[in-house]
Formats: sequence, structure tokens, C-alpha cells
Amino acid sequence: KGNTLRFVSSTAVSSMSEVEKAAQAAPGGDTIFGRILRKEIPCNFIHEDDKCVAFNDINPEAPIHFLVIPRKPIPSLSEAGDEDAEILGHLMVTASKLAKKQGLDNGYRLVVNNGRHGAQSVYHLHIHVMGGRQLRWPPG
Ligand code: TR5
Repeated sequence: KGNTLRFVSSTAVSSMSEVEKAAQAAPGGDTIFGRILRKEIPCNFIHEDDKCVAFNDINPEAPIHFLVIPRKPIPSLSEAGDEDAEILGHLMVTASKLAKKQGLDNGYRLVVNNGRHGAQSVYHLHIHVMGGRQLRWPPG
């Protein structure tokens, strides 16, 4: 019975919009990205080093859409402090190098959703890197 309930609830979660997921997401505690980092969930990393890993977004919004996340479990950008400046810089430089490696020569976009109004749904800091088509502006 427990399994059935879990199945129903994960089905419900997968059909929710990103904004609905963000409204339900609970800041604090461990996240799905923590499980990916610990290799409890299989995931093909497109990059990994001592400070961060990168992998393709499971629900891509563009032909190329990957996430760069720190190994350190910083829940959100607003909870990053001065001590995290080097990690944050490393995430951006890594995003730029990976975008180049993936051939995004015509441009791309980095996004950091922060908190409920920013539609953040996973409370482990991550940079979205999206490209491979003309992106619109402004976002909704
Ligand atoms: O809304 P925010 O900025 O928090 O973005 C979270 C992103 O994580 C979304 O774009 C999701 O599609 C993505 N996501 C969620 C899961 C997941 C993932 N990307 C790769 N692999 C994933 N797994 C295995 N599980 C998820 N729940």
C-alpha cells in the first residue's frame, strides 16, 4: 500500500508545472540532487570535479539544457555567503566551458531560480544552462 501511495504521489508530482512544484518544494534538508551527487541515483555526469558536477536536465526546456551544481549543499543563492564566492565563480566558469564544449557558439542562457517567486523547485543551488535555439526574453 505504501508503494502504491508513493507511486500515485510521484505521478502527481511529474504532471505539475514547474511553478506548482516550486510552490510545494520545501527549503531545507536533503534533495534529489544530494542523492545524485552521492550516486544513489544513476546519472550521467557531463562534467565532474572536486567542487561541482554537471548533468542534463531531466525535463529540458531547450535542445541543450544542463545543470551545474556545487558539491557543497548550498540550498539557494540567497543562502550563499562570502565564503562561497569561489564556488559560485567556479560554477559560472564551468558553465561557460561546458557551453563551449557543447557547441553553443551562437549564445546561451544561464538561469538561477531563487526561492518561491523565482520558481525554485530543488533546494540545492544549481545553474541552468540552456541553448540550441533562439530564446525569448523576458521570461514569464
Ligand atoms: O526549478 P529549479 O530551478 O529548482 O530547477 C530544478 C530542475 O531540476 C528542473 O529543471 C527539473 O527538470 C530538474 N530535475 C529534477 C529532477 C531531475 C532534474 N534534472 C535531472 N535529473 C533529475 N532527477 C533524477 N530527478 C528529479 N526530480
